[in-house]
Amino acid sequence: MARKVLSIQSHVVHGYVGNKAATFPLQYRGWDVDALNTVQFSNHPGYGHFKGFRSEASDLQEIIEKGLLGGLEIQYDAILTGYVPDIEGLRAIGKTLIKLCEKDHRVKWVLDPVLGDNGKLYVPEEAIPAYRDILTHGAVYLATPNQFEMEVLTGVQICDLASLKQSIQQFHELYPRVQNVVVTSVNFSPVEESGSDLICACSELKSRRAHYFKVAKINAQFSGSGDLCSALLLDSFLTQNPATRDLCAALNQVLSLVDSILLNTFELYKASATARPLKINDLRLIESRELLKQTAATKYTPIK
Ligand code: PXL
Repeated sequence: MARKVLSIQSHVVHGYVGNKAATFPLQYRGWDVDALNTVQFSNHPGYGHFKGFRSEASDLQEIIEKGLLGGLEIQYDAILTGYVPDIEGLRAIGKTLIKLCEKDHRVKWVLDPVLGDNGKLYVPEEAIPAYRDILTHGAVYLATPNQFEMEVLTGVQICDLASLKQSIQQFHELYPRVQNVVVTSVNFSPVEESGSDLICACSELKSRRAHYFKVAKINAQFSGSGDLCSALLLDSFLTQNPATRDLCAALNQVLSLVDSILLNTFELYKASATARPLKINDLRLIESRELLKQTAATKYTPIK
């Protein structure tokens, strides 16, 4: 039987963010994906214009509690949550999933606290206390904040390896119910600066030992790369043998695979666009399916 995941994120009719960035890769890697859409937009708002609507908090809650869990009694192996711009919806989903994880310790919750990026919020400010509350009370198995989200959630400004380490320690202090954390895409230099590296980090609550990877930055801005990353982390981490689960190895695999998908997307875009850095609204996931199918060879060595 295929592993089952409930993925609660956005739906875009055109393009690949949210559930559209998570579903195909997870299915392709053998997961049975139940996709619950927090919004239905024509496209990613990064285009500058879009149409669509948000799901109602009460509908989201009913679908999960009364439809999927209560009515169908589906036993999920994992829950993946991402972009929920409606605060009431976020609180409702939080409450429901906190209860679920309390009742059923088998289900693993991977939570991407989608707040914003590069110093800018793209959800209302009330999402910050809502996520702090969820991370305080929820038995989250893996949280995947980016640099900005980590700064907001811990109150520690990240500007070098020492402050990144401090933010991870603070994260464990503040949220001791969260088992694992991965900090995706940390920039020590200004975002606009090309040619420098990104740092990605991971840490397990039980060892409180952080590991860091240096990844070459591609001179482009990608929408949906964070959503792809959290989905692939769920796959890499949760399909390992539970007795010997190794977050650092899972992160290495995911960074290697995501890097090859972003490079493939970049190559396919390069010829058709002139502006630099390239603003890439849609990951080329379908054209990257052969990459998705493989178990990626790991490219990176943790830095000391
Ligand atoms: O990548 C997070 C995300 C997902 N889905 C939609 C978004 C965003 C971030 O802005 O707008 C629709």
